Amino acid sequence: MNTTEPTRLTPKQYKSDIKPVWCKGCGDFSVIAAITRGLSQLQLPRENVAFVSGIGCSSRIPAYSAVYGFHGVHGRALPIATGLKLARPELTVLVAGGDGDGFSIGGNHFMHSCRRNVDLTYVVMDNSVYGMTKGQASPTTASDWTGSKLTPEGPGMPPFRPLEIALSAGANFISRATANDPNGMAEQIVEAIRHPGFSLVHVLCPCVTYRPEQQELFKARAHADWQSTTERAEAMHRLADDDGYTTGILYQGDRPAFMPPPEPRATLEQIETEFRI
Ligand SMILES: Cc1ncc(C[n+]2csc(CCOP(=O)(O)OP(=O)(O)O)c2C)c(N)n1
Ligand code: SF4
Repeated sequence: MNTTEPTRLTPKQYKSDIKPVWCKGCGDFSVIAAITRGLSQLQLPRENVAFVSGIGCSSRIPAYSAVYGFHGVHGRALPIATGLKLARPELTVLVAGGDGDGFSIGGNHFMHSCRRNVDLTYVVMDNSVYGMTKGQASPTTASDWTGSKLTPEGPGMPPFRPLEIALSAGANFISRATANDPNGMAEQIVEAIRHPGFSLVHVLCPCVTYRPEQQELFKARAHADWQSTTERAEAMHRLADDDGYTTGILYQGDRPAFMPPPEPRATLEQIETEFRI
């Protein structure tokens, strides 16, 4: 009788051999650590996981993991991931990117992904700046931040509040983590993957180069005060008082994930005939 236990995949085995090019101390290191820890906890076969991103420092993350990956166009990670999940529902599809990628150029896709509720886990590394393009203000930058020459008096408008938008638009799972707590983040990622439908994990993720003050700021201000609620009104109420630094799982809704019934697959010949003019 063979009594050998199947070998468990360690977090390291979900990492690729490519060395990250991120600046030393960037919060993105903590996110790849949390994601690989989460995947190891779930013991998902690597060939059944696909990781999709857009463009930005944070969007490099799929290259550093040892699952299937797609590095797409700036702001277009969510539609690519949506198409992939609908075509291959058996896959676990993760999506990653920054606040610029997800809430500015990709803002429309963000809103409608929450609304569609396809079963995706979206990890947003929010550093309130465009890191890759050298420090311009992003949608989540405070109105009085004067660190960019493009906005010397600050952006002058209130920052985008992604969790409120996600909840209003219909996201089924909403949480916030901080790069200072990779274990807490890994737990949220595990729950987000398990939860059916569109899940948002919002990460306070310092950009040590263009927002060096964030490292200490997040450490000092982040407080783990959210216990998950299934009541949408309660989640909305909490967000109205949110200081932007509260962490934990905020909301787990029960909307059924969107998945159209499988269509019989057309042959290439049929497709070509239909497209003929
Ligand atoms: C269509 C298009 N527009 C603009 C850019 C330039 N661009 C590359 S990354 C980026 C912003 C990245 O910021 P963010 O998503 O916050 O990620 P971070 O680098 O901070 O992780 C921009 C504007 C691009 N690559 N493609
Ligand atoms: S520029 Fe900022 S976001 Fe980009 S790798 Fe460096 S610290 Fe990270």
